[in-house]
Amino acid sequence: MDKKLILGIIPVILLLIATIVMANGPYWASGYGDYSQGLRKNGNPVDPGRSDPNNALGPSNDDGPFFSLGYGGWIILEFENPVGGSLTVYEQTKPSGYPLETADVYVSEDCESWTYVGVADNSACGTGHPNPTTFDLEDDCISCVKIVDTTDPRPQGGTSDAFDVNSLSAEYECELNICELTGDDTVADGLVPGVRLGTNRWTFDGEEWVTTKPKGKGWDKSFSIEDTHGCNCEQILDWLHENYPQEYGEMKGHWKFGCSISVLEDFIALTE
Ligand SMILES: [Ca+2]
Ligand SMILES: [Ca+2]
Ligand SMILES: [Ca+2]
Repeated sequence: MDKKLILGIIPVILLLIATIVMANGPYWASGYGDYSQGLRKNGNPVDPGRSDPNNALGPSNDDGPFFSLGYGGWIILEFENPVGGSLTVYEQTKPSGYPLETADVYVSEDCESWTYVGVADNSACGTGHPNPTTFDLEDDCISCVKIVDTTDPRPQGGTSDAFDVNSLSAEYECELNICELTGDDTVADGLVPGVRLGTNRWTFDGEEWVTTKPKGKGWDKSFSIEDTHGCNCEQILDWLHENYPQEYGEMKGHWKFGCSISVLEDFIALTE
């Protein structure tokens, strides 16, 4: 069957879909971007011990250290990999009847365009020094968080330095899937492999990547659907042809006999 005809009758699915990967969290912010520290209420600089943005990185710690935003100050914190699920900002305030400290929280996938998710505050300060405020990221995966102080200075003392960032955590890391896996290659529609599964050729049977005649270097190979970002052989051939038409032409052999190891490894390398 001609490849063009085949392409005409299968729905080409080239969606970017963020899927949930439940790994052991929490994941802590591990870096910072731009920041601008404000001043104390009395106009003096914030204490140097509260002015190192590194204090906001890594796991939450009861006694600090922490980064004080200062009035109107802000900081951008970054995760090593995209994260999702819930996001928790830990503000540092002694567990006593301390006035309210607040900050607006924004999230971003690309660390450039921002989405407001809500207000973090120290209202949980009866529970301990780091006071958590948790946000639901819904289905989004984000890499950066911007925390902007909005503390009302009026009830605060003169030396106060507004919202104090102890740490920032997310529930899980995301893995970006390229395909929405719609099913297996072989059984349902018979398109890949169109003839038979060839030597050292691979196909996704709906549950796992399989090969029928491993030979030579093919023996010790194995692929998971996570490796191929949710894509089966058909979807990989479509993706390569669509995105790299010069390098990957009709690939008729792969449509007939299944995906070769080199096609799978090329795809995995190109999509890492
Ligand atoms: Ca505080
Ligand atoms: Ca403070
Ligand atoms: Ca800290």
